[in-house]
Amino acid sequence: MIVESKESYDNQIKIQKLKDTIFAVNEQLGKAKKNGGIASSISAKSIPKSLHCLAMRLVEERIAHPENYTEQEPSPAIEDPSLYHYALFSDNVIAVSVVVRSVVMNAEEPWKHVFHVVTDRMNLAAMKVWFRMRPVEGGAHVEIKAVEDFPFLTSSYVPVLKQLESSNPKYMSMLNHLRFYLPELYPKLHKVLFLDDDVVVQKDLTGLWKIDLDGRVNGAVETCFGSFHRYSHYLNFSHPLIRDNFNSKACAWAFGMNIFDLDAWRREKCTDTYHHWQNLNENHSLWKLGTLPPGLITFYSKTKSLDKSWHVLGLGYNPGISMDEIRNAAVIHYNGNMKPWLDIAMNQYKHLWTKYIDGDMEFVQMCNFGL
Ligand SMILES: [Mn+2]
Repeated sequence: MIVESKESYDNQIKIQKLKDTIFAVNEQLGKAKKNGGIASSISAKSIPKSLHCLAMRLVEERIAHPENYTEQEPSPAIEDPSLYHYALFSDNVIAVSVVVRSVVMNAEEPWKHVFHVVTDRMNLAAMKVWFRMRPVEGGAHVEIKAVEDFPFLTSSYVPVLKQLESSNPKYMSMLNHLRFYLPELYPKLHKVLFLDDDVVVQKDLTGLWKIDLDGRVNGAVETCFGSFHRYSHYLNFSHPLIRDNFNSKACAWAFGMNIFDLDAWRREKCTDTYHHWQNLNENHSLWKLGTLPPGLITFYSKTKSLDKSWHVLGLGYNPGISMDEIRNAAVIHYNGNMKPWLDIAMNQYKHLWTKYIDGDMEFVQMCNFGL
């Protein structure tokens, strides 16, 4: 009996030691996870040297040869509602170039496609020089503007601009919220395809303009499965204003590739809805950050679900997307931190983006885009 109880005592000591080890390893894991998260968000937010280099070279080129960069008369195509119009809001020259090239290279009739690029004041010159040096092929049209070129965007009209005056501009940007002003940015147009700058287009997209939206405003791909990506995930349902106006189980959809019916938008006064809720959220009590929550609110019951093959998401965070699904997609979206232009990009998806980089452009070669 003494021998037995001695053994059991030893076992208990071993168990206690094991428990201590597990606890210590778990602590380490927690710390490592936290550090990993911080590192990945730092690499995601910092501007890589090559992007910076490209913008600098482009501006330098403009200063060296101002005679080559005089203002040009805009083409009438810019306002022709019978053409296919894209809205692309970005401060990233190479990303915009990849989106535009990928659309044009896969378009059956590229001359019918019109790109409306809006950037910030700091990147306007670089963006303009790029498209003057590398005009798009196939007769497609590009218009480049800065946010400041739209005088209706004032802090008395736009809640986000007002909120920016009092809060941290790091977490909110006018460029991100421009998507809520499409009918006013393009008053002559009836339909616009909104594209993020972290997408690649792999097919002719003209079918999107022909889809019957049944009077809805927004055509988008839904992202919910099981209990995930429902409205409850994005909005604070413990707040009565949210609880009383929305169904927590409603399926969320994705921003990044949206076909908008601007006439329906004007008729339904969606911009007013957006203003109303963005004002209510001044203290961040209805949702925390970003444009998707106010988007889900603004286009609640005004969104038509599109076939999933139009827009495949997750290439910036999900290593397990099926390659068949990606191959079959009209648009792939690198949403997440691992953008294809960063060092932390996922190797298995990177070539789908780099294949649309304009490798013949001298500055792309000089700036080491790692092609
Ligand atoms: Mn995106």
